[in-house]
Amino acid sequence: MSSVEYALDSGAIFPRDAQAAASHRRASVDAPFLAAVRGEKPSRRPIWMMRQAGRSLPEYRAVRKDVGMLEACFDADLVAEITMQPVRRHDADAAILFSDIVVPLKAAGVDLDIVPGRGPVVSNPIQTIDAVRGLPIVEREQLDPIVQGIGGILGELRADQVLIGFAGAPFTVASYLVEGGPSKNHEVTKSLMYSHPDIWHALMRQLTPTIVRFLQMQVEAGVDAIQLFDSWAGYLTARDYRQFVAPYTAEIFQAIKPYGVPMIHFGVGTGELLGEMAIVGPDVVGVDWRVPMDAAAARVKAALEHAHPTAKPEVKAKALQGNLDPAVLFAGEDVVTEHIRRINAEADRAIERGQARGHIFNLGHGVLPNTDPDAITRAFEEVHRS
Ligand code: 1CP
Repeated sequence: MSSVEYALDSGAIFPRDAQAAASHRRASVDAPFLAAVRGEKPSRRPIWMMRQAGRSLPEYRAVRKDVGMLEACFDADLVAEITMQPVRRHDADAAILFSDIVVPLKAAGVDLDIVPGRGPVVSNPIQTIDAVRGLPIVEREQLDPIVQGIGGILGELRADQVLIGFAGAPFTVASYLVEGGPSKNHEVTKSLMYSHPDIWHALMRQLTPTIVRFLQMQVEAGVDAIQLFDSWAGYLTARDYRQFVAPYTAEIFQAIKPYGVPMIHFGVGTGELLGEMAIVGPDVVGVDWRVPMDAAAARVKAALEHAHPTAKPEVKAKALQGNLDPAVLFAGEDVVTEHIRRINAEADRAIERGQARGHIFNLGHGVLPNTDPDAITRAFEEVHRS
């Protein structure tokens, strides 16, 4: 199925003037990250790490000492400071906006909190059609502190560094709303999806405009790229993904595409879904650590060939992002170096074969909280050397 067939009516949420918004973006961004996305040779291999901001950094723990997670997400100065901390420390090629996937819901008025050591917790889980209909859709003004935070970050980034904005994809966001908090098996979410598909599709339709607006607001404020996290999509079969998730994710990518910023799509344990996740419309596919980069590239390429048989060759390969196991950062410098070299060789092989356009180095999921920050810095240095 092609991404065009997935297209839904996004009239109400389509960018009012994507061209005008694009003209406000930084003019002179000349970044290895962007070269890798375009399929050009970057001046060095770009690297950033998911959850590079956060508890691995003593400077993060210091500024968060007396401030709640959500409070920090709505404080423009803290958003800018925490976003920049890992960029300064590790010389990252990309900053990722310090925020959370539940921030647009909180902004819209949903009663939720991010509980230390646990994650997002929702006071009234959404399990009925009335609850779905009662879910507010975010208004742009409710996101003003984040716009201001983005301005602060752009003032500090070098021209060769990019700022990545992000949102959670509808399935992953829905999982917190339906379960009421983090879940190991996502059984409440999946049973709602299977037993009440009407409620499920209504929930997806209700969440999509809020996610689109959260991303539009970030792009209009100047982020250079976006990442859509469908962290828990790996709990679904490809068949379920096509039926219950892909149409909404495709609509989100379609709504952001006119802005012309690179779009990344990532989920954990998505080896079986890489093809599906590529054809819903991103420019870059994130790969978790379970699949070698060259195998991931072959899966993505095969799915694109199937979906767009007559398209130009460059349409049929995506840039790939990934995929060091975050646990490897605990195993000592020599092991880390060995894994980085293997991953780079796999990615380069895929690029040579025309199965990937470029490689952005990342972890296969987020930095674990107890990771030694010096081990992280050494990994950045090793990737830049290779
Ligand atoms: O007290 C703390 O320090 C809170 C820990 C924390 C942090 C630092 C949470 C709670 N969120 C964040 C920031 C965050 N969340 C970022 C920022 C920037 C960076 O990457 O450096 C991003 C991109 C997110 C996105 C996010 N939040 C995702 C998708 C990415 C992923 O990790 O898969 C998900 C699933 C969440 C939910 C969430 N928020 C926080 C936690 C602990 C969780 C996961 C809980 C669970 O296991 O379900």
